[in-house]
Amino acid sequence: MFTSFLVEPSTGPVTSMNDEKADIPSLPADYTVPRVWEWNTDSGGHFSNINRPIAGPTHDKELPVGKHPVQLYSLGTPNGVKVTVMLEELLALGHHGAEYDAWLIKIHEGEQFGSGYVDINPNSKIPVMVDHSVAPPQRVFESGSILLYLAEKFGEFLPENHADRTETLNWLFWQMGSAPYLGGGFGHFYAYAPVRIEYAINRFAMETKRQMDVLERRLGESEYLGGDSYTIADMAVWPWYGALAKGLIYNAGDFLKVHEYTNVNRWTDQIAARPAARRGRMVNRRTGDPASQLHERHDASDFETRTQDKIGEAKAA
Ligand SMILES: N[C@@H](CCC(=O)N[C@@H](CS)C(=O)NCC(=O)O)C(=O)O
Repeated sequence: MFTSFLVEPSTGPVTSMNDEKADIPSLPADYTVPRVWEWNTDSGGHFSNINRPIAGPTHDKELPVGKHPVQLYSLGTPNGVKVTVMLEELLALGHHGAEYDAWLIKIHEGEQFGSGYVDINPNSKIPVMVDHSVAPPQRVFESGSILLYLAEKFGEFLPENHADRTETLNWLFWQMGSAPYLGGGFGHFYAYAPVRIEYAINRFAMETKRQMDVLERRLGESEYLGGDSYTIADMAVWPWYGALAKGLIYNAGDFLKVHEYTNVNRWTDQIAARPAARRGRMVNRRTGDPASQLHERHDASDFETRTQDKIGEAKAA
């Protein structure tokens, strides 16, 4: 029996957290935990217009399909960048089967809840990919699953040797489990929450620094996360923790003293110097220098001709 992990079923009337923790202060001070949670659409916060307690589509909308074998529907956030870096790395190695159309999904406008999107990703998050080179076309959602799919399909960036492959997958899955504490925990409460909660910020700052130290120690003993070679584990971790190491996300560089993680910084710079990583960061990007933003990518030449600065110049002429 595993009941020690569970709350014992109550035999008396159903109680709320308030009854058991009456001596703990609330924030706001007059808040009491109701017996049953109800969805309050006015609860505020940075993502309040898209967050819902239910899954499924909100509207009918088919997705566009371009000419390439791989159709990617994404946005240039760290989770999206993992995949565009991988596709650019595969193309750089000459894998024409990795040619892709990258369509922009505006998550703040709820495009991830269109019916066509939900058909290929029931979790309504970016990124999602469809491989049209197989019949029937294969949907792939969850960025870790997409990286693994592409690595296996093209036989790249995942060592064949069982021990090295396992170590690579250790770090790939570490990323999938850890980044939600960085993004959904630290980033949310430090940068986005409508109220500053000392307890939440301290809790997730501590966890984020612990994770950075995990990487710091690993990258002190190994050039890349999986071992001697650059793999999908590095592609998964770099957009999150590399950006953090450079103070590029949540404006938290000084707060977390990220410059102290020298091995993480060394590895971050090493990956950033790769042309494919540089291109991958530009795809579906909607913030920063216009020259670094390629809202949609449908051809390799788009990096030269379709960035926001070029589009702006063409409009002005
Ligand atoms: N575990 C997922 C996480 C994806 C994810 O959280 N994507 C965010 C953007 S970085 C998203 O689509 N958010 C939209 C929403 O929450 O509605 C993955 O790695 O693919």
